[in-house]
Amino acid sequence: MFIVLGTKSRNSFNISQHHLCSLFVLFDISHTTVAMAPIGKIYSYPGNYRVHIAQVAADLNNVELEFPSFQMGVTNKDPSFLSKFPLGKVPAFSSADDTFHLTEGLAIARYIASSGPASSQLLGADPKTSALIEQWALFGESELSGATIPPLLMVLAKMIPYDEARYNQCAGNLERAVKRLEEAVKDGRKFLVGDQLTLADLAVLGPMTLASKFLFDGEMRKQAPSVEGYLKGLLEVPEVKKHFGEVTFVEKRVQG
Ligand SMILES: N[C@@H](CCC(=O)N[C@@H](CS)C(=O)NCC(=O)O)C(=O)O
Repeated sequence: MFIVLGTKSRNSFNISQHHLCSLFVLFDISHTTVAMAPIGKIYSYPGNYRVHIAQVAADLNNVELEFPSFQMGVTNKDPSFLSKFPLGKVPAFSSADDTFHLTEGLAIARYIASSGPASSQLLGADPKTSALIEQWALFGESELSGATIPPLLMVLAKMIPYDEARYNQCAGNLERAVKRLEEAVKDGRKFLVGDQLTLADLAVLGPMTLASKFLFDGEMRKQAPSVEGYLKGLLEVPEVKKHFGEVTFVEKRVQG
């Protein structure tokens, strides 16, 4: 089956009526995945879970993202970067035409999730479903990332000095949040909201993949036996597996 798709521009197919001089492309869609023009660029270091969330949303929406070369501490300190992203933090998103700039991983993921046919799956098709998805997305950011990142900076990245009291407080907060998660998935639920993958699951999975490396240990998993299965189930979803890859679950937590 053949279809006239649009104009070919710089290795991607750009459906635009403005490139009158460009060649129309005869595209065989019977055995080819149609590549869309990139929606924009994400600046980040590799392995950033906030980026993986956006990448899964992009794949489900069949939108393409570009990843410019990025060097932490260099690219994000450059005046041209700071003029678009004044905080100098990543991930940072720039639209294909460079007129729209966005920071905060969840806002980027939400924008990409809303940019294609999987929008209502990922973000909810009615106000109550959307609100529940939002609840879990914020839970992922505040309760899970908030409890995981400070100890990670202490014991894995070694970017801040080890502070036992703060470490223990974060570990306690994570334990409490994991119990809440256990409550939600203990009947063997595969997804947090409805019966399909949503942004809620991705926003919870992201920080939990970090916690699993060093803090969400065997002891904590014993008290929340369904959570590990829930996370592993998400990691079997092809688009999730592609971007999050293999996740290790530590037996004994790493301390300073
Ligand atoms: N709230 C932001 C946090 C972003 C963030 O803290 N990024 C770190 C890397 S994980 C960063 O860019 N740090 C550079 C800096 O602080 O200069 C989000 O959710 O995207």
